[in-house]
Amino acid sequence: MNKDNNTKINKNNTDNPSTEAVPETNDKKGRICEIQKNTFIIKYGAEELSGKLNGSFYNEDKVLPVVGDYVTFLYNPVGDSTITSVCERKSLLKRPDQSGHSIGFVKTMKEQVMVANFDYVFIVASLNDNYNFNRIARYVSITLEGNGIPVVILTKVDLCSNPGRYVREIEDLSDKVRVHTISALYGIGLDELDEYVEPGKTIAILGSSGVGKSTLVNALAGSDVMKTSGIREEDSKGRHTTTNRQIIELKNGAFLIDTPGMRELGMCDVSEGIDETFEDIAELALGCRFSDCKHDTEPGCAVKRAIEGGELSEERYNLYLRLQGESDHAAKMKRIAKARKQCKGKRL
Ligand SMILES: Nc1nc2c(ncn2[C@@H]2O[C@H](COP(=O)(O)OP(=O)(O)OP(=O)(O)O)[C@@H](O)[C@H]2O)c(=O)[nH]1
Ligand SMILES: [Mg+2]
Repeated sequence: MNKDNNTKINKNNTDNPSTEAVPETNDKKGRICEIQKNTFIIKYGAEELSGKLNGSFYNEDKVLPVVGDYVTFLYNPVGDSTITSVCERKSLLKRPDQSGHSIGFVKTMKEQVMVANFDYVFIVASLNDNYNFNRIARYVSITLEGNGIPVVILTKVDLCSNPGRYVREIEDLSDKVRVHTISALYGIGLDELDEYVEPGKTIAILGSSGVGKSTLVNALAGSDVMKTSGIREEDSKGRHTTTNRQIIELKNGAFLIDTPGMRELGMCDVSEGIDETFEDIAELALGCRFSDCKHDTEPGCAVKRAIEGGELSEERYNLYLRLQGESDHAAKMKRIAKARKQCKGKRL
């Protein structure tokens, strides 16, 4: 089976996929709302059906469905339905798949798609020890690369005396990012999210364990649809309560995708998303004398000039370089993986 999910998206496909024409077969069209081992839960109207992949997924190099995907399937009223294909994605979030190896032993890079077909990504961080600006910058770049709109949600504002400092820091990261401070526990700031939680819209919710993703889902749903549990007192870390990605449909017809807390967020090749996040640096680079300027010792470097003139902070530039470096490395590993696969195919 192809574990390397197709990570391409159709950036022009902004229509609501549920209104797309159904293929000219007897196949029906539904949406994957949860995956439990090899069973795919398909949302089909008001029903939730269990589905399995048909043989072609195992024999051919086909894209595997992830939560949020629209799929075609053969309906079985008495047992598992059969999934026949995955529809084109309008957005996706990807991360490196190390297939059980630790980073030092990874020789090639596979990409894993986490969720697909969302409009917004709520990047959730809590205003306690969990807050980490670099991590938020990564999430934003990955979201922009995947054709989503990043919205940073700073939770647990009830525990923070100076939220403004964090809000300003994120606002300065990129013009593409919106930021809100909330307390899902005490109902603070939730009405600011109404503009995203609209009928037909899908919101993927990401962040570390214990930041309050499921508590936010419950607050928006108006009932306890997701289990939550307290963080560890000694280090404020979460307990990995949510273990599966899952779509929750709200009464108004909006969809939330709750996800398990992530331990670390590795980078795939997301160079375009990084350039979108750090648009000012990408624009400055256009003014360099040499088009392949590395902003190092080259004469006529517009980026160096901006740093010297105080227009661009060295800290911001270093973060940009670090993320681009990781992305370049991932791209290289991906090329090696592809070349190896092609060689393998030829060895008969
Ligand atoms: N003080 C305060 N606590 C909150 C808030 N939101 C969530 N919590 C608490 O934080 C803890 C973790 O919340 P969860 O919603 O389970 O966190 P999660 O992000 O879903 O965690 P995982 O499922 O492990 O990824 C719970 O004890 C919540 O009650 C908030 O706004 N303020
Ligand atoms: Mg949770």
